[in-house]
Amino acid sequence: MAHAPRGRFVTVEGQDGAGKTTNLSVIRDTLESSGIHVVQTREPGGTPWGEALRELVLNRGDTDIAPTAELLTIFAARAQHIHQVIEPALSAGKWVLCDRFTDATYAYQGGGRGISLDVIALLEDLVQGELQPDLTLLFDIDIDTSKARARQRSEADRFESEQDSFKQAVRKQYLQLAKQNPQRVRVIDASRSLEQVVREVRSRVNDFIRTVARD
Ligand code: T5A
Repeated sequence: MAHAPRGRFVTVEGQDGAGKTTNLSVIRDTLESSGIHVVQTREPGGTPWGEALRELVLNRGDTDIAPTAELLTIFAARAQHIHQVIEPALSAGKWVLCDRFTDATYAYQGGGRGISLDVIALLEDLVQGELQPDLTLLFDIDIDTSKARARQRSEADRFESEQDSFKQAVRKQYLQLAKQNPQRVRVIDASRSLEQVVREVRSRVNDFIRTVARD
């Protein structure tokens, strides 16, 4: 029996409150309208074990967590996520839509916490091997708008409670990643109205579907 072609790996990135969650359903609907079977997931988390680690990483504001401990916890959750969810889905021909992946580690733990990007690259290589997203939508937004939007939702987590300098460094590192990976990363100006952002998201995803169909 012929194997299904390998699925594609789509990730969504951006600062807190940039509008990722709002647009995940738009991306999913656009893919499914083209008959693509989508597995939607998130990081940190995506597995029962990873979700337990997510809770530790996001919500222990009372503990002084060492940046390296934070980094290793995120990669531990990622290793399990790849093993249990991402690789099996891609191998079965399904597309994986993931709310954040390793670009977030470069942005938050690298840019924000100041951990060496070379150290992150070593862990990336160990945990992911060749696995990289095929398409990343990066929702870019200025810090004030991001904070205002994040305030509309639940209580701030450990990252949302950080200083503006941390948030600026996260944004800068994300934009740097986009510059270094122009084939994969599409930057979306998320400060515009939701209607405009949604229109661009649909168009970017449809472009990608057409590119894959041509391969
Ligand atoms: N993290 C994660 C790391 O440090 N390292 C890592 O390696 C990884 C994987 C995860 C946290 O973990 C950190 C980074 C994060 O801080 P998360 O669940 O991804 O947390 O958290 P958030 O980014 O905070 O995700 P949210 O779902 O909370 O924010 P979103 O998805 O960016 O924003 P969203 O869609 O909820 O929108 C926020 C508000 O704005 C409105 C929405 O209606 C909502 O009220 N909105 C708009 N309003 C006007 N115009 C628009 N264009 C709008 N778009 C959205």
